[in-house]
Amino acid sequence: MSFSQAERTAMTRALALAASPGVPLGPNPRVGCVLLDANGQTVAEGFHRGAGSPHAEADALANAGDRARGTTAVVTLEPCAHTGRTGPCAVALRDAGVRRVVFAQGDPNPVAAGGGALLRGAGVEVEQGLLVDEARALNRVWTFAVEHGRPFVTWKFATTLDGRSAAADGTSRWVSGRAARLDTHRLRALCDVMLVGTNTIDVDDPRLTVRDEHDQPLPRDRQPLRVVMGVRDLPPTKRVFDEEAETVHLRTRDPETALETLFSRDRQHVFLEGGPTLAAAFLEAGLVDEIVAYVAPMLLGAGQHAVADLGITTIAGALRPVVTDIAVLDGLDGEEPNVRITLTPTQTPTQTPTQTPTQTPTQTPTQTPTQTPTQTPTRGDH
Ligand code: AOF
Ligand code: ZN
Repeated sequence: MSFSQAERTAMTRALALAASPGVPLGPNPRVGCVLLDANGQTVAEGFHRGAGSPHAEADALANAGDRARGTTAVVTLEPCAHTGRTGPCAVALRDAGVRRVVFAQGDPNPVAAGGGALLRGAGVEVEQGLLVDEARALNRVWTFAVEHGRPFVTWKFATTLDGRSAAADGTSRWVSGRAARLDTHRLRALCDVMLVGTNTIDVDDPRLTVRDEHDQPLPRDRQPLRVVMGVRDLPPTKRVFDEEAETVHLRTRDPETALETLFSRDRQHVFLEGGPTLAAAFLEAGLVDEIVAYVAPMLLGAGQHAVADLGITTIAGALRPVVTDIAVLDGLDGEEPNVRITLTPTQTPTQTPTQTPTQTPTQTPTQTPTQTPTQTPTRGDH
């Protein structure tokens, strides 16, 4: 692998273009492209603006016109070789007379991959891997979903100091402070699915929408899909069935089945918000990829646990997610601060080797310890 300084600079610029504000988070990856002349000067730039719009390379080629001939294309993702919503970028680059192509991340999508080989076959110089970690991090969730064939799952919960998410009478609304609730809406907006169990709908009647600081919902077309999981019927009067966002009731208790259905609907990032039974089911199935816990300085001594029984009876069997971030959220309106802890799970009691997710460079490299014999198998009552 050898790259010029101009190519490095161009790749950094292409990553910034890919991350342009306003580009939707999915279902397509964010991609940027810079065309350089023989002196390393920029001829044209482009980026992908979401599914259905021109790919980054096509955008840059359109901006370059005839000046594309003889250039080096610096792209954050391997140029595609497929005709999907638009035509194959590898063919467009070849036909435009591009001399050399430098890309960061190979395309993990089997449908679109192969552009590098196609270009090499056409006599174009191809190099890959420049700033690949940055490129994967830019599309962390998309990369995960395509590589694993299922959505990335973030489990979020709010808890008191003693691990309670609701008081004994079921009231849970104000466990975390306003700062933490605002932060939650910021994270919800990064996902394309809000997932809860039927019991949470019955008990809490949440809206499950993304709302601004005035508690107003974002426009319907920017709301994640609201998904309720579980077999019991729900009254249509529940707020989750209002017009603020689309809602789907998946009549299954099986996390894997639910994720399969959501992936087939082009969904890539599930925000799991409860309750404890559903969280336990996902943890037991090894299907939680990120944990976000808001800890409030409050004691209840009784009430609902943040997560249901995981069948762990001894300390050696504890799940030990790795901490990736800790933030103190200053209290608003005179409230006490809350602490947000972000973690990556590393093991589950029931995980089998085939279920072990491959680590991406953006995740903590700690790997799954072997299962201890004292752990009890899956509970069946979720
Ligand atoms: C590129 N350049 O800018 C993007 C690529 O839905 P389609 O037909 O647009 O295809 C989307 C797939 O194409 C996507 O999953 C990924 O593999 C690739 N995206 N490829 O060469 C781009 N956005
Ligand atoms: Zn393409």
